[in-house]
This record gives sequence, C-alpha cells and structure tokens, in this order.
Amino acid sequence: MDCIFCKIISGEIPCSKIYEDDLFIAFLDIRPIRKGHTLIVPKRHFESLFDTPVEESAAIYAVTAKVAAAVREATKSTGINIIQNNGADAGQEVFHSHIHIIPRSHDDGLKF
Ligand code: DGP
Repeated sequence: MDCIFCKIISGEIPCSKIYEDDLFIAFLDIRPIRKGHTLIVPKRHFESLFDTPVEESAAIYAVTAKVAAAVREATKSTGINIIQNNGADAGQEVFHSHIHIIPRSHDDGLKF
C-alpha cells in the first residue's frame, strides 16, 4: 500500500517523532500551520474516523490529550486546536486516519 504515514511508521521515511507507544505515533507536521503542529497517527492503517474501531478512537483521544499537554508546554501556547479531517471534502489529504494538534496563541492571526 502506498501510504506516506505507513512509511513513516515503518521507518522507511523519517519524521520528527515526539511520542510513540504500541498503538500510536506522534510527529511534527511537515507543513505546520503553527510551530509545534503535531499529528497523532494510529500505527494500524485506517482511512478515516469511519473505519477506525471505536476502541482505537477512544484510545487515540487519551493519547491526544497527553501529547497536547506536552505540546502546549513546549510551545508555551495559550490554546490548542484538536482537528481531524475526514474525507476529501473535509480537507483530508492523507488517507491514513490522524489527528492534528495545533498550538495557538492570542492574536496568532489564524481564523478557525
Ligand atoms: P490532512 O489534510 O488532515 O490529511 O493532513 C495531512 C497532513 O500531513 C498535512 O498537514 C501535511 C502532513 N504531511 C503530509 N506528508 C507528510 C510527511 O511526509 N511527513 C510529515 N511529517 N507530515 C506530512
């Protein structure tokens, strides 16, 4: 399967990894909206939220909360957006399910 995130998970393609456990990996987004923009990715390949087992979705949220706290601390952010794009019409570009952690600050100019 030609999946860029599967290649990152297998180590075929490098990434700036900031967290890993048996089920998930977190690494910096290659096109960050803000410094510290991080992706949480299940190691098993699911296309989107809709084919991810509910237990894995629950587990990824717990990991996201933990990693988001670390990202907030590391970036000295005063806010964090948690975003998941599901489907091309929702802006999904990589069809391996993932969650974005986007650090925010007052007057950072972002509008979402
Ligand atoms: P989405 O639009 O939700 O599918 O977001 C996909 C994100 O993945 C996008 O913000 C850029 C990021 N991305 C794409 N290719 C790579 C890559 O090779 N390495 C890393 N670190 N991030 C990537």
